[in-house]
Amino acid sequence: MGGVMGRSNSLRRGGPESKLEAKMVEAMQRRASEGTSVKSFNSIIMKFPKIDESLRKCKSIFQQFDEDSNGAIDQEELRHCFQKLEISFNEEEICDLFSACDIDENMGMKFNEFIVLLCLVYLLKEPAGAQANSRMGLADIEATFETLVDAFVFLDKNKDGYVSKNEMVHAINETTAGERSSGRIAMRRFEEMDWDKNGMVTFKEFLFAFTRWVGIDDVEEEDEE
Ligand SMILES: [Ca+2]
Ligand SMILES: [Ca+2]
Ligand SMILES: [Ca+2]
Repeated sequence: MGGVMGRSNSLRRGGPESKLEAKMVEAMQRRASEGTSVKSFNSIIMKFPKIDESLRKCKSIFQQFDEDSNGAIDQEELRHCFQKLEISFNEEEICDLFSACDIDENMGMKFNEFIVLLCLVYLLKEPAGAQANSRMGLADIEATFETLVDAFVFLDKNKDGYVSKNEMVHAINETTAGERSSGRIAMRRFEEMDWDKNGMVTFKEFLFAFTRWVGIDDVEEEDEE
């Protein structure tokens, strides 16, 4: 565990990464104003198996867009993917998203990177209209993305678009009051998420941590059932 963590230190402050981050924070704050249906940290944990199952189903979407089947979606394939899903991001936005999610910097989206990318798209994309219940035409996975956004909104108590260490401790302690170990668990969970160790977890960091917790970051070798 932890193999990929150190590499995010290469984040460029003030570069495209932080521009995208600003957009994510803004979108998250907008979403947070609608509230969250999550009542406790445990209820998030309880949803792990269902989220896991749903994200794994995403594998066929990934394979569909990995046109040359080399196990990664490159920028050209991603453009095709966005066209197909009618995601109208401009070239700069696509590049920013791509480099933000290409955490192993091999110029391709592996499965877990692709899932994080899609979830960020989900967050950034305004609903097409009140009547539209799907933003990307992927109703099943979008429900899961909504669950993840909802979980983040729950953790982000002060609604600034970041989860701080205190917020993480608070979220875990309010469900498992009195257990001394829960504080330590909260710390460990937090440190797993906070790659660049700046005391704040972005939604992107949260998502990557999530793909590790449910084990889809090492899904490559696995045979489909
Ligand atoms: Ca490919
Ligand atoms: Ca990559
Ligand atoms: Ca916060």
